[in-house]
Amino acid sequence: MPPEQTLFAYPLYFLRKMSCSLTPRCKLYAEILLCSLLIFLPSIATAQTPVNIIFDTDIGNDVDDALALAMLHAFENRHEARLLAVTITKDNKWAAPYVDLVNTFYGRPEIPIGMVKNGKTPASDPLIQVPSERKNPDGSYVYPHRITDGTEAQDAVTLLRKTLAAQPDDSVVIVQVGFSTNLARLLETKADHISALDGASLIKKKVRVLVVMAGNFSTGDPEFNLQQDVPSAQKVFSEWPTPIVDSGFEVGAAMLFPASRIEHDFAYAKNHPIAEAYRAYKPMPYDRPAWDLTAVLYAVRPGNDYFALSPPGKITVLPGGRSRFDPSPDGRHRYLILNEGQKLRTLEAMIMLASEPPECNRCF
Ligand SMILES: [Ca+2]
Repeated sequence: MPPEQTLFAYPLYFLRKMSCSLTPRCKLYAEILLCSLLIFLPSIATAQTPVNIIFDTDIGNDVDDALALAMLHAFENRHEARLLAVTITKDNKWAAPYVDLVNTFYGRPEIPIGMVKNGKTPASDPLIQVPSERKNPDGSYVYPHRITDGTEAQDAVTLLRKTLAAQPDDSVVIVQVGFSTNLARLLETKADHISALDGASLIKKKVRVLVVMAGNFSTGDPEFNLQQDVPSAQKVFSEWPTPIVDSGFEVGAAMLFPASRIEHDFAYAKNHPIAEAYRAYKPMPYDRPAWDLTAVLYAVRPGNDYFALSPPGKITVLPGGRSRFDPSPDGRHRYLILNEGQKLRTLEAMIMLASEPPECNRCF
């Protein structure tokens, strides 16, 4: 039974019973109250149910992951999402400290962080290293964080299993904005002390949808996230047991995050870990495509007409990191389509969310 049905069952039953024994005028008022409940309570119930998100990221290869993580904190401020865990596919020591300091900046240092073992793209990048290392004259970190090296973080696949096992069935949305290393390994896991289910069965039971930023559905050209770990991407797209919605390269490439908004909209904090990462990634000013932000926006607000959807079908990952989509009525895969008329509103929503200040006054 849907939760709202349980929520309304008793008041509705009571009102119906009560209205039978009332005068006609009171009965009219009771019916009006009943109608109001039926109209308004479902929207209240929906608004109070945040989307359970696991964010799987290659943070440190490009700056859009950082902006996407900031968006998730804004969604959590608004009670639209709950960030259950962040798992990392970039095998570099600064990736986990940077996620930790961003979560701490937004007032949520407790969010668990999982790190890939023997993963891809080990090279460091100033976007994650500079904010992680920067200290005040007294030796304290400018951006406080507890994880100072990725090796201190727990194993990503174990964290994925623990997180899924603890959630209600069919309630989790995984957002994968890097490579498929962690999720392919999750698919391969066996039953263990965390869950009696193997990886595929656990995913099928807990994950409502996987939202991915990968591939190219405009040209089919090789795409970075697929290229880095082709076998894992092939495994995920061929074996994932629940629906996949994919934001291709062309969607984010059509919307550029303006450097001017980095300078202006994040100025509420003298030291801001997102703006600092953006400045450290490339010489300013530059406008970077909003790739990973699109996946987060769709994952939390799928029904807001920010994007259109392809027909159902099957996404196949080809050698070299190319991708192909074959429509089929019973397919579990779709990709996002951005219409010209949606661009301005969709980009503005992502900018506003990414730059939304932390909700607490203890954060900075
Ligand atoms: Ca990414």
